[in-house]
Amino acid sequence: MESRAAVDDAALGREAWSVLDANWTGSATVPAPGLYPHQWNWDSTFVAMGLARWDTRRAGTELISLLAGQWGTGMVPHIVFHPVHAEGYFPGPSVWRSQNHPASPRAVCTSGLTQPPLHALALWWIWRHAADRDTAVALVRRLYPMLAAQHDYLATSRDLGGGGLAAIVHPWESGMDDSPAWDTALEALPPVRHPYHRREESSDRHPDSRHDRYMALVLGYRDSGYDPAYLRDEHPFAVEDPMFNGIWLASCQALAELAPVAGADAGPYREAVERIRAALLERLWDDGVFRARDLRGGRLSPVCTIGCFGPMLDQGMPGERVAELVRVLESARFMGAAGYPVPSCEIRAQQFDRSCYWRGPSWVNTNWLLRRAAAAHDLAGLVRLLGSGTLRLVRQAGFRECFDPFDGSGRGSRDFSWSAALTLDLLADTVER
Ligand code: 2M8
Repeated sequence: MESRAAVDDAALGREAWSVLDANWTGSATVPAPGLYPHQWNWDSTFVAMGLARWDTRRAGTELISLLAGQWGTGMVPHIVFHPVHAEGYFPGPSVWRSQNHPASPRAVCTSGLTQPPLHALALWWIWRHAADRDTAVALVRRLYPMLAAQHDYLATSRDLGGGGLAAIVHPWESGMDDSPAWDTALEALPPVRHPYHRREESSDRHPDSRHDRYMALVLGYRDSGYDPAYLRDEHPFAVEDPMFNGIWLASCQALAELAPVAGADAGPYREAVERIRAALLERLWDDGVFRARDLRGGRLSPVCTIGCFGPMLDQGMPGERVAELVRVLESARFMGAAGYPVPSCEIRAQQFDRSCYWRGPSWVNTNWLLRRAAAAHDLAGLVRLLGSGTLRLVRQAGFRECFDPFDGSGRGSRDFSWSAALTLDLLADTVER
């Protein structure tokens, strides 16, 4: 195991800033040098939240540059491509062909999929923590209409199950790409072989057979002209993910709270919160956790993953449900048997793999979301455990993409932006820039 002498808070903070400065393009932060040379949606949003207590303007710029990629439909794409490295990541702009779609932005090329709608929560987080109040208020007024359009898009074009939840139409939209939560839905797709070459990647990532299915889903949607009717009636992958919807709900809560600042009506977002909560409980709750619903196969995922806890982000989730979730989270299925928080898949599952990308390793971003959820329910002990465990990981192994949940060793890319930015948030009470 690669480890290093544990660094103190001040040194850790300096290292985090130097990663973020190195990954800064002038208007956005790329996830990591090399493998990810573009602006990714939820990566940028986590960076904005990590910067919120430190640099209001830069946190705002991160969101503004991401939303420059928003489509006229309201969809916020999962990648905004940096022109200099256009084909430096596969699939690049020549595969997505966003510019052929009349609703795509003219100034930048983007992907045609989205990622979890964390943006309103991030805007609220910036507004709540900003030292620079004027900049924060101006940011809320500027971004609010764009986020309202994003939320309309989810409610109208993504309620593919008709039950009030938003469906993801590709594992990449969850951000938890290789999670076992999508295994049965993916396995039901016809086998395909694509003539595309992937870049050489580490063995921690998915096998080619899985990537072929990912590409088949991309090409089918693209060739429909990114048509919402195709998604509704024909697209073979549609899943209601509890993490995506838990985040959506928390962002609706944020839009309701920010409405007076933006001069908007909070009513529709308050109603959306109630609607999404009721749908989560009715459609995804099963055997003590929330589970992903495969709309095409008509079943809930048998595997319990980190995504199962997403609805804990809802401040209004009934207390007995929260207590059941915390019981599972703290048990030997997750935190109880791991040395470090929080494995991305339950340890006892056959699909658990401590080294494979989203199938076992711990991630700083999901730890941070669960810590936020624990704080929303006044679970002070859990907040402390998640915060200190996450800091232990980055102190020992650096700002890696993810970590082995048993020995804490780093995996995937180095100098990973969200690991650095969210560390800054965790350190905000103890260090100065
Ligand atoms: C990973 O996803 C991309 C595809 O979007 C990939 O596998 O190439 C995921 O970890 C995702 O959550 C993340 O946003 C992205 C960039 O860090 O990498």
